[in-house]
Amino acid sequence: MIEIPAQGAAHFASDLHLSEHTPKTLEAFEHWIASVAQPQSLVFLLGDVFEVWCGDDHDDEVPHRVARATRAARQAGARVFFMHGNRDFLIGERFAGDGDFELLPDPEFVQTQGGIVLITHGDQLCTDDKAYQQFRQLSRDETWQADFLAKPRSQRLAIAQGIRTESKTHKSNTAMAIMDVNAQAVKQAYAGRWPDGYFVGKCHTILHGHTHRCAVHTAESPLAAPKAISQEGTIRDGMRIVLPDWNYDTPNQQSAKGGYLTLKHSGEFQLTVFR
Ligand code: LP5
Ligand code: MN
Repeated sequence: MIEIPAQGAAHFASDLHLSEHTPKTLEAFEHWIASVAQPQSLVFLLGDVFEVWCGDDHDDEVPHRVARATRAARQAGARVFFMHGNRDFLIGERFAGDGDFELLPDPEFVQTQGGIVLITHGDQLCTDDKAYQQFRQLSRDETWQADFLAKPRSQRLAIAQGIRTESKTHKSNTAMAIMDVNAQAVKQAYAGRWPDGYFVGKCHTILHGHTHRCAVHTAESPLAAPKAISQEGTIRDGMRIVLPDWNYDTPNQQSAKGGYLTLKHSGEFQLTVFR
């Protein structure tokens, strides 16, 4: 359980999908993290910061710049946390050392005066997406990962490309509702029961990314349509906040270019959406 300092705040972002093809999004990220990094700040990156991650033995500009930005945030006095997403679950201790950030398990819990917030990338709550859950189980297997990481980097990049192509096909053939969180899985998560069957601990509020359906859902309107607008309030029982994805390079009118959640020790939050 991570506690937000009384005088500080936690800032959460996810789903930046950074790659060599997203220079503007990378720049926006660098500005954003520098703007929130200060003593008593906690910065949480909740997965899919990178478009794809094939092992820490990279020599690419984008990860170097991200590591420089997180390291600078640390030097400014913030603590930086990283949770794996479904694209960058192979980030390991070596890159964490480069960026001077702490790797988190999924889920993790954040304590505020307004209650306990469960933070997760979000993919595990999408239990209706059976094909994805099967892929997830396989790709999180230690032996599979060791085999993959033992291959030459060029071969790993080609495999990842193949999986991305499969994923795009899968997504275009699958209903949005199936790729969203499952209502029952969310209900059980509040009660402490995680989709893998383990008891992880109860929570009042859930915060996640992954679905790109930015919204503040409440117990009264758990299935409200996604609303990518800035909002503020105080967290409460049965609230589920969904972070926006970031895209400054090929933005479209309908969705936000990015955004983040700020959460204070008191439980007050501000969801800021960039247009
Ligand atoms: O990411 P996104 O938004 O497109 O879709 C996700 C789900 N897809 C994925 C896959 C990722 O996009 C790519 C991951 C690359 C990892 C690189 C390292 C690889 C290591 C491998 C072993 C250690 O997460 C998608 C969901 C969607 O979110 C919404 O929730 O629906 O799930 C799928 O697409 C499920 C598919 O069935 C996955 C297909 C995998 C196919 C694997 C065999 C292909 C091998 C080809 C080899 C050349
Ligand atoms: Mn994701």
